[in-house]
Amino acid sequence: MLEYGWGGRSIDPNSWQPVEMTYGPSLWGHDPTWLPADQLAASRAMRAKAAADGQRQPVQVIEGNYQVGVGGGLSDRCTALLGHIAALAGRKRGIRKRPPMPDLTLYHAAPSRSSIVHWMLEEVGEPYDIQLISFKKGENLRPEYLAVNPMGKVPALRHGDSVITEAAAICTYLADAFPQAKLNVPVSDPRRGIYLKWLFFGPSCLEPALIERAFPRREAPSRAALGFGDFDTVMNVLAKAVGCASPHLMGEQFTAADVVIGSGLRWGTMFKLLPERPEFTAYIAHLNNRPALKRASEKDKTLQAQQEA
Ligand SMILES: N[C@@H](CCC(=O)N[C@@H](CS)C(=O)NCC(=O)O)C(=O)O
Repeated sequence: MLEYGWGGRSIDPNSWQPVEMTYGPSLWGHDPTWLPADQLAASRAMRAKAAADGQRQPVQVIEGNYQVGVGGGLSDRCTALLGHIAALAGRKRGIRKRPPMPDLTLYHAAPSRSSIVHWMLEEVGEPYDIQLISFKKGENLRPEYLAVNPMGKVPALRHGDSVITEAAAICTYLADAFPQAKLNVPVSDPRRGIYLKWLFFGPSCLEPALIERAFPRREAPSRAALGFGDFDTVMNVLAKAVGCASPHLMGEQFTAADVVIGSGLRWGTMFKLLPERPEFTAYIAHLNNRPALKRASEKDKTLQAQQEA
């Protein structure tokens, strides 16, 4: 919570972890003499208003949440303890903690498979950060990134304390974690099975079929051994599905499945790995009109330059 202090340490009421605060109007702190006069006045006015509203320090309830005004100079242990006390106090008073603020970071190489998640995040519409990973500089294989994804691959998504990897899994997760974006088919919906089928079809059939086409093997494994069967079957199944899409895989509703399958088809077209079929062309043209995809693609151009700088 950056807005409650002039600097120093406080408790983030979402995670109950000590946070370093940047400058902002203080509700509960002392008035350090080094503050400029206008900031000092703003600080006092805020505290006066908070007191008039009946708020008490050190443990306060602000908009249904808790805030500890601990000022600067406290140790991690001390501030963590205060946070714990604040949580207990809130619970005792029957006040539930607000759901955590979205805290999303995409580990991204632009453009790459992480662009699938970049598009998805634009569709979700929650704030997110991007941490660029340069393959050229070998950043994906550095220990700090391997601690995030031991596969040394992007995408990875950090949401609060959780790290999720695998593009399609991340899209599925985001769609479920932010249902207000209406990009998922909920568990209770009978269409959920078909929706999951397409989400899994992306990484288990479409992508391996395209890679096989891009890098043909001297001796191809048998159709039975390959999870995707064979290239032509995958293309036929997909052409039929997107040909019937009205206009999306799940009908009217655009879902995470369109992000996953659409990304694969777009990628296959870009590298001329897909057969030219009117069904693919029409479906991709429809997706290309999505503002979120346009935004993600535009941003990727800038990010690509930054990541290699
Ligand atoms: N199965 C993973 C594949 C991720 C993947 O292969 N990402 C590539 C970028 S397109 C990567 O990180 N390559 C770097 C490397 O393997 O060294 C997923 O679907 O997320």
